[in-house]
Amino acid sequence: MTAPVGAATAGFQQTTLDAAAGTPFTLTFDNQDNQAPHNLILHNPDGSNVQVTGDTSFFTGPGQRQYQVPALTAGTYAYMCQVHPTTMKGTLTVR
Ligand SMILES: [Cu+2]
Repeated sequence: MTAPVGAATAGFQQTTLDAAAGTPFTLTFDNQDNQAPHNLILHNPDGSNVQVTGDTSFFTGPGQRQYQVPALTAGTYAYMCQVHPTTMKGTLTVR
């Protein structure tokens, strides 16, 4: 998952992601934007936050963070940057 320079208006580089159900995985957040802070939050289908391991606070790039995501059940999970929720968002499909 990449936030390019200008992501505050342009959004994440990827607006869709796929993952396999029932398998924990590592999500790398590559924040390349030195102009604004960003983060990456995953929402369960019910709207609650997916509890990942890793620092999900905002930070200004360039820099990378890794998140350990627990095994998820099949479904559609929204992801977003909490600083720019209207422009930086996408959908993780777990199947
Ligand atoms: Cu952002």
